[in-house]
Amino acid sequence: MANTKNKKLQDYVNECAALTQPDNIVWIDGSEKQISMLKAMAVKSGEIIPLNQTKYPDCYLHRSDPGDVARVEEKTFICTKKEEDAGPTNNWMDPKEAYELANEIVRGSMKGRTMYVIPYSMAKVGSPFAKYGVELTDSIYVVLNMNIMTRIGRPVLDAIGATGDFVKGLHCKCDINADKRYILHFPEDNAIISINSAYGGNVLLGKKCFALRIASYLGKSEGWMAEHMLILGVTFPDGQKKYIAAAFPSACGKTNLAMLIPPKHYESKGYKIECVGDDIAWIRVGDDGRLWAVNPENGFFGIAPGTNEKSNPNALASTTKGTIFTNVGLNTDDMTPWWEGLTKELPAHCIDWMGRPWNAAKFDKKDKSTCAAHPNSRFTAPAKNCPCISPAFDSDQGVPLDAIIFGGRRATTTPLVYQSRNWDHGVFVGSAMSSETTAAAAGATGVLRHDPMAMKPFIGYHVGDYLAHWIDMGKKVKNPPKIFNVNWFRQDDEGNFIWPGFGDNMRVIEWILKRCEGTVEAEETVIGYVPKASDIDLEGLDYEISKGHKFTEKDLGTILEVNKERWLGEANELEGYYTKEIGSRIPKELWDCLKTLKDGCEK
Ligand code: OXD
Ligand code: MN
Repeated sequence: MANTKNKKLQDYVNECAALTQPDNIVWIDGSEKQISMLKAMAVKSGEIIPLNQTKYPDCYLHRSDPGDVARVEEKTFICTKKEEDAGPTNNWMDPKEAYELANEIVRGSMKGRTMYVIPYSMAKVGSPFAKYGVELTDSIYVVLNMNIMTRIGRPVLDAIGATGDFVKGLHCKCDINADKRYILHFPEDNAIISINSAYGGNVLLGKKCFALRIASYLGKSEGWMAEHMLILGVTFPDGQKKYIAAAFPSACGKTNLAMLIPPKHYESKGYKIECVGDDIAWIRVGDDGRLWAVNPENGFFGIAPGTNEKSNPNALASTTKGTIFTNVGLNTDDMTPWWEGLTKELPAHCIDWMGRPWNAAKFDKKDKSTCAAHPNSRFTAPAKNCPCISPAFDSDQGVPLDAIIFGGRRATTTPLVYQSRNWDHGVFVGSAMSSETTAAAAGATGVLRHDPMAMKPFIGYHVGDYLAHWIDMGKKVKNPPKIFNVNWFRQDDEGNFIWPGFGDNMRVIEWILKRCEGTVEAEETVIGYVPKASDIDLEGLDYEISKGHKFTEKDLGTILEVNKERWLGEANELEGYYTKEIGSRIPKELWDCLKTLKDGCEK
């Protein structure tokens, strides 16, 4: 393929090839012919296994190395000249040292392999939001996934042209040695190096590495924002549309909320939810003084376990063609993917995510080691497959935001929903987010950790400067979205979830949008505005919290309660986090909000 006239790109490919010494270099043009050929090669080598092509046309299963199944935050580095610019939430490495270390590990590592050159675009090629990248990789699996998750190939090369800029990305599988695994970001050089992993979040460089870490740094200097947010559209019975962006930590239900199916009586009134994005939002100030958001991705890299016909039929439908499954179980009776929660009946003949025969009789829900699918097993599905994909998904300008929602996984304290008093207070609410850890990252799960704006693992610079950037953005928008916080995960004393979640979250979304329009009242509390229980529509809600205990308005009262004593504890803990962990770069506006909260709780 005639590749590029872009000298910088030619030099980059030549330099990396001289270092890693591949046998061949293949430029990805993104044509169907080329992609089909690569799939055939990957099937032949066993890298992907074809699934039942009648039930799952063009779908494949991939099994990763069992020690390489999640993002590795402790091996992820921001390499800025000054250590303080990476800030306290990031691991830092001196760029010179990082390049030397990486070069040492990857030298000659592509011998006997092919280097694929993937030109890719985050956001629609040629649109005002679009930013381009080039990922060099020795993994066909990466090429096939990038082909789903981003826009790739010839149109991107054309858009980069002879002189355009791009984010450099080098991915070398090496020998998947966890001790030498590094995910290195060089925001000052627009560059990424990922070594010794083949797991999605570490190696699909357009996603977390570029669209969040590098892009958040670019956004800070160029006056826009890159956020870990889903984007959804709500159509009202009168045809009016409103858009919401929502930030939740990994594995807290972003994909489910983005594709929500409203309860029956909302549907019959004519309410509809459309999905614009499920993981990342790039947000800019529009000419109308509002915030406009796009989803820079082109597919979903969703968590499989728990996805089923009831919890998220739209996600499930998205995975029935052109999808790559990673680390799920394989039902060998009909060569279909299977994971915990997909069906009530367990498959009689199944191979687990490590390729071993799976024994359904030994399956114990509470013991992850008995699962057929890894808890962080994934599907990579084209966005266009989604039955509720928004017509605005592919728009150049994106969608105008009416509301921003923050949320975490909190068993106690945080009510179902509350509204911040204004933009700055909303930024405070986002800065105070904490959530229990999940299987999306390596390490212990269920541990409460601070996760400002769900961006802790993804801010490409100092967290204090990031929060200041949020405050500054508020000054640039004449009509800012209203900011809310939700918590779907409140538990009773026995550990049962009190709120049904999933489609019933529409009841909360409706309250949020009414607040944006100013058509519903709220109670003012120390943390912000909380709904009156009677203002959340419970019609048709039929949910059993525990055996014999059906959800009632009284339970709603419980999860809307604001307990000042608990919030004082929360505020004191947050003060410790601000002081000891973030430090002096916290904007004054947030200290003021913290003081107001403390004073309010002490009254
Ligand atoms: C993801 C994550 O894969 O947040 O989206 O880990
Ligand atoms: Mn994510």
